Amino acid sequence: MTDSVSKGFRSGYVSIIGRPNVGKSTLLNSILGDKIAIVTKRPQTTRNRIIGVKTTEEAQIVFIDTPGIHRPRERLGEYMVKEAKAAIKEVDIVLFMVEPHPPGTGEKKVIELLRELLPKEETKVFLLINKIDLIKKAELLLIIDEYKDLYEFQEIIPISALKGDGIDIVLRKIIEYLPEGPKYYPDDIITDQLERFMVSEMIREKIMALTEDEIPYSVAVEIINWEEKSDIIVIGANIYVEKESQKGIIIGKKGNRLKKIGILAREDIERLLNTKVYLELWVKVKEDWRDRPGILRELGYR
Ligand SMILES: Nc1nc2c(ncn2[C@@H]2O[C@H](COP(=O)(O)OP(=O)(O)OP(=O)(O)O)[C@@H](O)[C@H]2O)c(=O)[nH]1
Ligand SMILES: [Mg+2]
Repeated sequence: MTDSVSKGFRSGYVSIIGRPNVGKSTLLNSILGDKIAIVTKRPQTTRNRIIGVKTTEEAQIVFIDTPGIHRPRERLGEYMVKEAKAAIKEVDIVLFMVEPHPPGTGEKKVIELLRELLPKEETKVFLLINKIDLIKKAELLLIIDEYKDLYEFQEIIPISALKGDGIDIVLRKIIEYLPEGPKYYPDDIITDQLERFMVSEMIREKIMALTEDEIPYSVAVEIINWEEKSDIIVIGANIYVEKESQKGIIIGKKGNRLKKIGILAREDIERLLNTKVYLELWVKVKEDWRDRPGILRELGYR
C-alpha cells in the first residue's frame, strides 16, 4: 500500500449484542452523536439489525445494533433473535453489553452462544458493563470478577451509555484491535437505514412509550403514503395491532392518545427530515400478526 491517505487507516465491523434493555441502542446513538435507533424503557424495543457508521481520522467503525437476545414466544421474537445471532458471526469485534449485575441465567446463555458461534476465537469479544451510574464501585469490582471466570473477554469496560462515561475508551480499544482496511462508507454517512424505516420506527417508539402491558409489543407500523410537496412532506402510516380491543386503547378517549403519539412522532420526524411534516396515522387490526410469517415479511421482518 503506497496510498498515503489509506496507509494505517483501520476499519471493520463491530456488533453490539446482549439481553433486551441493557442499553445497546443508547450506546449506538451516543457513539454517533445522533439518534438513529429508537430507545424505550421497555425490553425488546429493537427488532432489526441497525447499522451505524463512525468515521474518525484514523478509522471507520461499522456498528451493528441488534435486538436483545431472549427466549422467543412468537415468530417475531424468533426473527429478532436470529437477527442478533447473525450479527455475532463475521464481525471483527463483538461488544457484549450487560446490566450492572452479576451474571444470571440469561447472560450465561449468551456466553454459551458466543462459544458456539465463535469457536475459533478469531473474533474479539469485549464485555461492556453498562449503567454504572446506578451502582457503587465495590459492586462493579465484584461483577467484573464473576464475568472474568466465565469467558476470556479481550477487554472489560465499565460504561454509562446514557451519561456518556467510558465511550471514549470503548472507541479507543475498538480501534486498537481493528485491522488496516478501507472506508466502506463515505465520511458523511452515519446509517444505511431508509428514511421510511426510520420514520416508522419513530412512530413505534412513541407508541411503546405511551402504552402499557402487551400493547407496546403488539404494534407494527407501516408507511403507506409519502408525498413531498414544496414546503412540507405528507406522510401516512398504518399502525397495526393484534386485536380489536387494542385499537381503542391506542386511539384513546376522544382520540387523545393517537393525537399525542402523532404530535411527538412528528417532532422527531421533522428533526430527522429537516422539513415540515404532516403526519396522518390510522390504526388497523391484523390479527396475531406477530405469529404470521406472511405478514411479518410484509412488515419488513424477514
Ligand atoms: N441509568 C442508565 N440507564 C440507561 C443507560 N443506558 C441505557 N439506559 C436505559 O435503559 C433503557 C433501555 O435502553 P435501550 O438502549 O433501548 O436498550 P436496548 O439494549 O437497545 O434494548 P432492546 O432494543 O430492547 O434490546 C432505556 O430506558 C435507557 O434510557 C445507562 O448507562 N444508565
Ligand atoms: Mg435496542
